[in-house]
Amino acid sequence: MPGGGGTPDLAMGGGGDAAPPANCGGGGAEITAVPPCANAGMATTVDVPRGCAPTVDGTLHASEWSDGACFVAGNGGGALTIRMKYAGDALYLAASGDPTCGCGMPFHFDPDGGMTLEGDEFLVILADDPFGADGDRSDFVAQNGKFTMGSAPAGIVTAGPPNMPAPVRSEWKIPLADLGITPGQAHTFRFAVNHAGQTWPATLQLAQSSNFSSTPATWGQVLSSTSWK
Ligand SMILES: [Ca+2]
Ligand SMILES: [Ca+2]
Repeated sequence: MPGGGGTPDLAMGGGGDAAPPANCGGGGAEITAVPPCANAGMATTVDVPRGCAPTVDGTLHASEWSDGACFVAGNGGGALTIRMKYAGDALYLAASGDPTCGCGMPFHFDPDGGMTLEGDEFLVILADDPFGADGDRSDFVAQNGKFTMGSAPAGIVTAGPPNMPAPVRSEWKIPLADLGITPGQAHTFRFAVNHAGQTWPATLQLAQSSNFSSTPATWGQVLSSTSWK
C-alpha cells in the first residue's frame, strides 16, 4: 500500500465530518457524452479526486463532470468513457458510449478490493438501450461464488435519459459506505465495467458464456491518494 509512515492522524477534532461538498455550478448546455479523456491510457488503477457534487438527474453538464478522473473501457464501437470523483459522503460517476447491442452494461464493485468472489461484490447492470430513467437497472450480488439476482447496497442512484438515448449515458451516486470507505482512511476498492466486450480494465476476464466477470483479481483498483476527504 502506498503512503503511510506509520504516524496516526490526530483524529480528535471535528468528529471526522468534512465540510459539506460544494455543488457543481449549474448552467451551460446539456452535454450528451461524458467529457473526453485528455489521456486515457491502459491503467488498471484510478486515483479518484475530490470534486464538486453533481446533480444526479440524468442530464450531464460539463460543469459537473470535467473534474472527475477519466478512463475508458475499450475503443471503437461500444467503448465507454467514464468519469469518477467523490464529494462529501458519496462517490459519483458518469458513463457514456454508443449503444451497440441492446444488451446490459455490468458495472462491477468489490468493496473490500479482494481477489475472489467472497460475498461482498455486486453488479449494477444498466441497459444500453434503456426505456426507463434509471437505465433499466438490475442488480446482482455474489453468493456462493457466483452472481445471482439481488439488491446492491442501499442508496445507489442511477439516472439517465429514458427512451433509448444515443449516446447512452448515466450519472451515478454511490454512498462511500457502500464501498467500504471511511472518509479520512486509505481504502482501495475494485471496479470493472463491460459493454459488448469492451472492458475496463482492458485485461478484465469475463466469465465464460456471460458478459460479466467473476474474477475480481482482474478488476481495476480505485483509490484516493487523499484518503477520501
Ligand atoms: Ca446532472
Ligand atoms: Ca470482495
